[in-house]
Amino acid sequence: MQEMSSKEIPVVLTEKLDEQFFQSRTSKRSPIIFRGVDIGSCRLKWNADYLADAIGDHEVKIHVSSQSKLDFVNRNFLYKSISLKEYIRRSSQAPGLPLEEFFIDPHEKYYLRSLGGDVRKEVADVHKQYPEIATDLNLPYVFSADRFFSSVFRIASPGSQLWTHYDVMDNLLIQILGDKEIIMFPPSDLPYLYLQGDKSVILDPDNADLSQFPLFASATKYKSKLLPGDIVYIPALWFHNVKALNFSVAVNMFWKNLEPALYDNKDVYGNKDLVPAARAQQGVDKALKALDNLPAAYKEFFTLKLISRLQASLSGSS
Ligand SMILES: O=C(O)CCC(=O)C(=O)O
Repeated sequence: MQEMSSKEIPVVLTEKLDEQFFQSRTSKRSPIIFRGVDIGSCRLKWNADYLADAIGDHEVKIHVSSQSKLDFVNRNFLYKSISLKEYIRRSSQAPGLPLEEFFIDPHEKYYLRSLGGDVRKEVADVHKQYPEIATDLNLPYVFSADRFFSSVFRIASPGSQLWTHYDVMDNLLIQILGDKEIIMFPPSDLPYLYLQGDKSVILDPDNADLSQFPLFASATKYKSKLLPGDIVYIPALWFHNVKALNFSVAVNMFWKNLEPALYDNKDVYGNKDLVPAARAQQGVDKALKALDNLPAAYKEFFTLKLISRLQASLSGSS
């Protein structure tokens, strides 16, 4: 059987991460880990007790699952509202011990992705929403201020793993407390990842069932361990999957690396396809619907014709 190709994400040691340095290291738009950057006092201050005291009164909406691998496609989790104090208390508990208070299972897993004030209309912005701790964290602004999109808290219980997905904006993921495993795949691996929307149905990229997902063997996996203080650049369209190895606190920052008009202005997550791409998808849906009116053999023939048209456009020959 074909051995899957595996690489490490390159690490660059630097104390200062400004736009110029960032541009000099990312011209190929591939992932990179910046290690040693001065991200502020959060590196020393942030732990479960400090965060619970400082921002514990905020109410948050969390993912709760009896399984460690969260599955967005089959929804193996519930959304629950809880105070940050209680969330931090539960998710920072040592792994293996049953929780005294729980929603569904004494060994349930937790994942928080912070949201905007009005969750449907506003993007998450850590500095705005959590002013109590804003001065602890220096976000590395490696882009011009008008391109900033959002900054998002990611707080996870040990072992919880977030589905493989892509986003449409460039992203710096800043690991602040705890260790995390990150697996990434380049955009060109899209045909091997069995996508539904922006998410892969393969929940465990380390142990995928190749009899069910044979094309996955052709993917190239980039895998690394993030340590506290690490900042990983996740370029738009690069697939990523993360697993918290212990109680994990991170903040990530999205920005519009392309012309702002190309992004869907109703997108509050940074993951809706770009406006021209969404339009193209609608065109394909319409084309397929039109072919439904034909007898099966004709439908198949004209679908193949469409595929070869698309294939030719991909290889630049149309
Ligand atoms: O680190 C995490 O918890 C998730 C990161 C992620 O999915 C992102 O930054 O887009």
